[in-house]
Amino acid sequence: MASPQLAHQQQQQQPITSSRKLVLLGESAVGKSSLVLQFVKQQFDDYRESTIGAAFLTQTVPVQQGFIKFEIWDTAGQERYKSLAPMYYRNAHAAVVVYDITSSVSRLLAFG
Ligand SMILES: Nc1nc2c(ncn2[C@@H]2O[C@H](COP(=O)(O)OP(=O)(O)O)[C@@H](O)[C@H]2O)c(=O)[nH]1
Ligand SMILES: [Mg+2]
Repeated sequence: MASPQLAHQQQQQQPITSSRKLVLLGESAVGKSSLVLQFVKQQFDDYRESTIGAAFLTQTVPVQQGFIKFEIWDTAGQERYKSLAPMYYRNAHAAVVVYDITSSVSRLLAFG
């Protein structure tokens, strides 16, 4: 049976995982889901079905002190889902506002 001291040492060696809530915002079809897919699975699809409401994905990244688990909310962007956006960015640690550099409209709608 492990001594309390050994158990304490083992506990200390456990990597620390902290969670961070991340949200992607921006018009639809600007590439939000593609960015998330690349970050989570290192994949790219030429054809991505548009997101309904929002999609939730996670990705754990090693850092010096342990791991950071990103809890990612990939929002839909369509006008009809606008009222839902605050639900996703509330309490978020970071928001990524995405626009399509070939579409000035998507830039205007993202940053005003
Ligand atoms: N050419 C090009 N197409 C992209 C890029 N990123 C995404 N797409 C395509 O643009 C479309 C919309 O992407 P999607 O990720 O679904 O956008 P979302 O609606 O903002 O989530 C898809 O057909 C993607 O394959 C990019 O960097 N370059
Ligand atoms: Mg999407």
